[in-house]
Amino acid sequence: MFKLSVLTWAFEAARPGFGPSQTRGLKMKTEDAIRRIGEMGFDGVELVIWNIDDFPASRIERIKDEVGRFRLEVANICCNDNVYVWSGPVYTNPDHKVRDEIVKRIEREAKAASDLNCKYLGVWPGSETIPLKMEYWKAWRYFIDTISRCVKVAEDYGVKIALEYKPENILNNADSTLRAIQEVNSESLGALLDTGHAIVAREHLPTVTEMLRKKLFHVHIDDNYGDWDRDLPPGSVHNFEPFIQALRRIGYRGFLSMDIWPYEDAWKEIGLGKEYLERIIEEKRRG
Ligand SMILES: [Mn+2]
Repeated sequence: MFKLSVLTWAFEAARPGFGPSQTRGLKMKTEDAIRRIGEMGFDGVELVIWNIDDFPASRIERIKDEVGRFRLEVANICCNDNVYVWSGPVYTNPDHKVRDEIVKRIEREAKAASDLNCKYLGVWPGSETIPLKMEYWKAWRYFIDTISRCVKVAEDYGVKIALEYKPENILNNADSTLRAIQEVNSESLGALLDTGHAIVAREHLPTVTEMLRKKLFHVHIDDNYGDWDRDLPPGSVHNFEPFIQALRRIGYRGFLSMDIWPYEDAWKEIGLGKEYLERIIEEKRRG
């Protein structure tokens, strides 16, 4: 019923500074991360795009071959170039050229998704950090306007957008995310629930699952101690069984995509998360 996937950055380990991952050679290319994830027997892979300029059509073709070789689905494309290409607000930037540019980038990412038979683009407004650079409602109007345009360009490729919230951003919880979804009012816009973000926001996972209901397009599953978004394998701290039951109640059929960031041994941490999830969803995985 639930499909399991992992974000490619679990292997790419691109966050510098912490732990020995850099020296142990765990930093790897997206294509290699996909191969590892395939070898571990997942149903899908979530492709992280730090910068769409690094993913020309020829590379997307190669990724498609790699994904096909392991019979993986591309669960979602995590569009992070709004955070890493710019150094400030993007969706709410008062300069329309910046807002136009992100819409163009989302369009290219939607094309990549469509080429990879992937239904969703995950958008985390990680560059729209609180305190915002302008009065809240002004920023909110810009945000709704830019996201509406992103939804339209993605729709042309048959791709839907899933908004991911996090306490320090303009979308800081399930409520503000639902408010954005209602204002844009499109079948092609929904939510991406990252369990780690919800835990840090002091939310109750089964309740936010019920709140989002049919608007829950995609799930990032990861754990922490409630103080910050440590991206630990699920089950490291909390019991996720009530969350799984809530997903069943709302009829969620999508992926549980592990958004984890191993500091040491990627294989071990991804393996621990996979084992835990398989146990609590009580299903035989494909061999
Ligand atoms: Mn996430």
